[in-house]
Amino acid sequence: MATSKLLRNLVLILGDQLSPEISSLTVSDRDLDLVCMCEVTAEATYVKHHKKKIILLFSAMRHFADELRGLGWRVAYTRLDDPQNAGSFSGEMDRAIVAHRPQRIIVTAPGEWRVLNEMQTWEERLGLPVDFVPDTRFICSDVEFKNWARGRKQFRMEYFYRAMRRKTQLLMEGDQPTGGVWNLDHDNRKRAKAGLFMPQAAHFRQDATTRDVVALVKDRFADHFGDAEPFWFAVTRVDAEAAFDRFVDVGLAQFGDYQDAMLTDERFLYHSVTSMYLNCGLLDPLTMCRKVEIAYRAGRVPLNAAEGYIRQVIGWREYVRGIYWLKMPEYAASNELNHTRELPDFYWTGDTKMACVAAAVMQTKEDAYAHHIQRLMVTGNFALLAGVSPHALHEWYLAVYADAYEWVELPNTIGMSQFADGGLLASKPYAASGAYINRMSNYCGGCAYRVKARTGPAACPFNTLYWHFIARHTPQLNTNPRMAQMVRTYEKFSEEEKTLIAKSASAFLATLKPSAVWP
Ligand code: FAD
Ligand code: DLZ
Ligand code: SF4
Repeated sequence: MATSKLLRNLVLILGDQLSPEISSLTVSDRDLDLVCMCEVTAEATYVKHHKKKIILLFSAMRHFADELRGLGWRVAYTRLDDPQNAGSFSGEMDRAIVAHRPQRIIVTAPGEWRVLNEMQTWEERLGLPVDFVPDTRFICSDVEFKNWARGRKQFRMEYFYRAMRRKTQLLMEGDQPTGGVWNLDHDNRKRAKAGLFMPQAAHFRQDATTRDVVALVKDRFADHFGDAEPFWFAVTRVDAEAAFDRFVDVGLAQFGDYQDAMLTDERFLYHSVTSMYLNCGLLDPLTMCRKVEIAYRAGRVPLNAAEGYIRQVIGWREYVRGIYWLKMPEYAASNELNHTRELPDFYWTGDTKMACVAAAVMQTKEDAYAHHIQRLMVTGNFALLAGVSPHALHEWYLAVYADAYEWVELPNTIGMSQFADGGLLASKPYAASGAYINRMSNYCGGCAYRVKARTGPAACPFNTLYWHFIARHTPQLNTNPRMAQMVRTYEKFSEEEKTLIAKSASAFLATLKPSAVWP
């Protein structure tokens, strides 16, 4: 690991910082500074990440190290199976300081609070300066978000999103939105029909580097959730860009219409399947959005598709990150609805008669991917209705998806999906009965439960639990203008019906077997 040339600084690049324009590199000098990258057990196991996520990161990190060497950087790279590997970022920094004697450490601010907390001890422990450079890959800086949030009792993504449209000038005509409206979400609720042409997510062949990593991960992380193979993700910038370009060519036009749809045997529908590349730095958000705008202006995709996509990236993605850094660390412990149930075992096994949940979990196990509505309205919705601990659910989402990093996953789970922050992030709980899933998918036709039934052993559990949820949380929901109508409806049920709902819900909940970790 020792370097022969005179060394000035050590530039630490993390597994989700695989961008050649990352700020730590732009402030450094390839003739004087040494890039340091390390595969460490601590990062793969602080939650037991899906095997495919670890393979993606290790292979993409190895390719990125080569890319940097090609650009003239010196790179010290520690592989997981290096006998000297210290197993954590802190341990690897200890070794690097001894080996290279740098003057300072430079790192782009990490995406997760946990890692920043660890790194903030380094100056004192290592006895040399540690410079945190802001992560400029995001459109909204932490300071800018704090300024936007100042004085607001409730945050609403819509207003933040408009500010980001103005800032980026994406789909803008002067200071007005293209087409005259900011948000075309109401055009994005078509149910998908089987038989539509479905573009598949781009699949890539494994090269020798990926094959090595697959073998390593199968050996070292055999007890982690998820299938290592078939491994089909892009692991280089070129391939990730090809995956995105293909989405723009064949999927984007229908993205708007079918964004909320779900179909058995169609895992990806018209989604981009690119969050795992974007979040580790292989893709750049603004570049992607500009490509989408170009496709719209060239008449290749309709406005509701382009606006819908851009809203997810410069709206939701930036908004949840802003909330994360504004509210951490206390945000992680939020539990407004006092939900304490342990995670049911079928979140790991898929072994449930609920066809929608089984489909989402099995796809997650195989691909480390499920699209937004599966996460929000199937697995998230079920946990909310059943009263699962938001923290237990958060650890599940963080472990099972290839795109999961706490800054994006936690606000989506705690805030958007579980309403555990009391409505800071979202204006109402995303709670829905089986009727919603039936409208947006074709799962119910093949399900053992009856989607039209509210009570009894054959009733769709989403129905029983939905009304049970409304009954349990009447005081909180009554004060929410978007939920009060449902409370009124419940209150009009006969006493007999209310008793049946309570009994059916208790009977169903009693069948749930808890399992905090993958068995
Ligand atoms: P598309 O549907 O093609 O959307 C385009 C892009 O928009 C995505 O690639 C993503 O970068 C961005 N995006 C869309 N919705 C969101 C959102 N709500 N928050 C942030 N970015 C968004 N996304 C993650 O990237 N990592 C996570 O760990 C994560 N955890 C989630 C947990 C829950 C409970 C929920 C409800 C959502 C979560 N999301 C997460 C958001 C969303 O589900 C994924 O970004 C999306 O499914 C990724 O698939 P895609 O690339 O095909 O997205
Ligand atoms: C997720 C992850 C994994 C599994 N492994 C590594 C690793 O070995 N080395 C590394 O630098 N980064 C890894 N990561 C990504 C980090 O967890 C991520 O950079 C931090 O959580 C900060 O967001
Ligand atoms: Fe899911 Fe209920 Fe439909 Fe079954 S009937 S697929 S449990 S919504």
